[in-house]
Amino acid sequence: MSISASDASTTSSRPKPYVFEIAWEVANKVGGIYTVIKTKAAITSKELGENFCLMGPYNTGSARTEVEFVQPEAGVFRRTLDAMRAQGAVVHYGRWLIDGYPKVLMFDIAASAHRLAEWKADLWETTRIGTPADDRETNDAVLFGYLVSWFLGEFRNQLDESATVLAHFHEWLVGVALVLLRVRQIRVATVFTTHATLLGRYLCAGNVDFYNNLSKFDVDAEAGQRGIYHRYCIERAAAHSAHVFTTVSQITGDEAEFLLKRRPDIILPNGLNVVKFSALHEFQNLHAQHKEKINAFVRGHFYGHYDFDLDNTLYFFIAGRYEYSNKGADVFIESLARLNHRLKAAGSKMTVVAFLIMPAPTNNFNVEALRGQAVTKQLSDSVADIQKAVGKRIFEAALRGTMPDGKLLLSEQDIVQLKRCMFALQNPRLPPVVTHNMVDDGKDPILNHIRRVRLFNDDSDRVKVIFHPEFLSSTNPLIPMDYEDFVRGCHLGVFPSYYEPWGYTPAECTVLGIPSVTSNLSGFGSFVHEHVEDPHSYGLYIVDRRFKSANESIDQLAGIMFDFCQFSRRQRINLRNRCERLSELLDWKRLGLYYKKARVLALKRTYPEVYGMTAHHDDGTDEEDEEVALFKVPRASAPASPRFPVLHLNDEDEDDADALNPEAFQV
Ligand code: U2F
Ligand code: UDP
Ligand code: G6P
Repeated sequence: MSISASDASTTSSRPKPYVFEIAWEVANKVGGIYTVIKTKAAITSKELGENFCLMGPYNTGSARTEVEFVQPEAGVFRRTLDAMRAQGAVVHYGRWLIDGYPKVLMFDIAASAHRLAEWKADLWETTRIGTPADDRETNDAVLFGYLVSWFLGEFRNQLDESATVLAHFHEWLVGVALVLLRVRQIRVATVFTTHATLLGRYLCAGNVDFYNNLSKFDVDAEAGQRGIYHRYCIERAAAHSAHVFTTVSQITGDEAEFLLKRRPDIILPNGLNVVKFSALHEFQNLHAQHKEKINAFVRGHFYGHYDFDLDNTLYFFIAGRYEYSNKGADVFIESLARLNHRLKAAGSKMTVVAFLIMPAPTNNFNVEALRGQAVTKQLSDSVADIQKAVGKRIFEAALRGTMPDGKLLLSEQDIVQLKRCMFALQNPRLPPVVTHNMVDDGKDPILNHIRRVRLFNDDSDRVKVIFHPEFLSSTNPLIPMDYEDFVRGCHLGVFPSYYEPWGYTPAECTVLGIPSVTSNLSGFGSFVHEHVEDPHSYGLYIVDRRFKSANESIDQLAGIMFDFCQFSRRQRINLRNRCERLSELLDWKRLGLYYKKARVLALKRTYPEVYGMTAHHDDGTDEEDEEVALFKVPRASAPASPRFPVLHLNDEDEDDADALNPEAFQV
């Protein structure tokens, strides 16, 4: 599609809109929305320049390290802030220290807490949304909403009539401002994106047959029974008030249609900021380097039971917020038990170490886990000392022209030291399945499930499990690695979610060139299914949790993992190469165009006098009808061939003849 010359001039004569993007997770990491905002900032800043600004609540902890606070230069931002500050509002302005270096406004909620009662009363008067006294999160949402709508109203007033302003809101927590803008008839174009619906999340976590009953839920009653009616009202009001309503995936779009009673105008799939290495083998080297760090941890953790070969060991993992059934931790553990059985029955030489990384309340690391690392370190230090002493002896002997006597190389003292270390390495207890002291050990769903299937890290088990109930960081004394490095060092990410509007974790694996499992109930899984022919050939496995029983899904996952264990190292390397090739599909450079489309539609609906004259294309369609050029990626079964001209995902194809055998990859 091309824009005709005359219309193109219409487009360029339009003023560039001021665009605000508002989310609770701006410079404040909670979950996946932070990833959306942070990774997208670079392309949006590039597109909108100084007219783009992010807004979030002022959170002293993270803001201090992530944001560079400054005073705005003279102009509309300065005038607006001066007007608000004169009336007591505390708003910080600065630049978020991330790619794109975007402007940020951070609203201090606590500083306006004295106005809570007044604003809650006003919200009731103007919208009939009542909010209870004791819901802290909702109170914060109200304070933030009034501050943001105050800012946007003032900002609009400071501009002349011809200027256009758009505000893009993410999630119900920032929805109050959107509703207020419409109630007060402030001329700001609005977009609302839900990344999950409140009711969907609650219903799924409660073991409801969600997808088969979507159309049947009595939404008000369900929200009321769960004590979230007021939150639900804010979410629903924001969805209906927005000029353009969007969700992150088709599956959440269907959910929104039934639970929020509005069909999204556009779907905005989540992307990533893809950093390409100039040489393909670079990310493979990183895998080997980071795997070595995981190896070091595993040697310590399994001390006294370290009877497996790390060259024949695979690292699988699940990670994310601790939503036991929504994130599919239940299905993962059950499948691991079946995998353990199958590997044993097949007499496999492979060992699988499965990590579960989901934060839960703990009283720090447990002694047993720390002890393993300590005694292994002691051995490694002693060996280093002995190595040095032996080297010195060899050197001395050689200098005198004699061959060193093999028997005398290890002194008696060395032998004693070595034996002491080896005795300390004896461990009559099995390696711990959890690295921390859990606050609620007896009731913890993951631990109880591990107990039920008896995956206790026995020597005979081919599948070992390690539950690490804390997110990873390089300052961690057990696994001193950032999450991204940990992912690189693993072999397979397993995310068989039941409720997952998008699911960044498998997408991140893909971009890092690590194969992963997702489900057809996750937004990402459905996206891949739609855009990639035979995702399995790229190391992206999709478990069917939509049309199969739980038992069948578990079997399918166990099968995928079992087949993965049959791959040779060469095949795994090849699979990682293929996987990494898909990253282009997930790049914001491509997916950011959907955001642009949503903005154009909202601007057109708000400012028809400016955007009504939308540049139209030769075929008569409008700008927002422009399709994002997404192609269907053919199956990875052959080297780039003229049959698949669209396969220019990568300019080099490193598949080797052996690993190209399609049969080798059939799972
Ligand atoms: C989605 O993940 P999120 O990072 O948005 O998930 P959260 O921020 O943890 O929760 C979403 C909202 O649901 C509320 C919570 C948030 O406002 O207050 N909530 C709740 O009220 N009670 C609960 O028990 C749990 C949550 C999504 F899930 C991912 O699939 C996407 O990848 C991500 C990015 O689009 O958005
Ligand atoms: N994550 C992390 N540290 C960890 C495990 C996960 O930072 O130890 C991040 C991960 O990179 C991802 C986010 O947590 O960006 C989880 O996002 P996802 O979309 O999978 O789930 P959500 O939390 O949004 O439901
Ligand atoms: C990368 C490295 C190789 C290494 C391999 C291990 O590809 O470049 O040198 O042998 O990783 O792969 P594996 O799947 O066995 O961890």
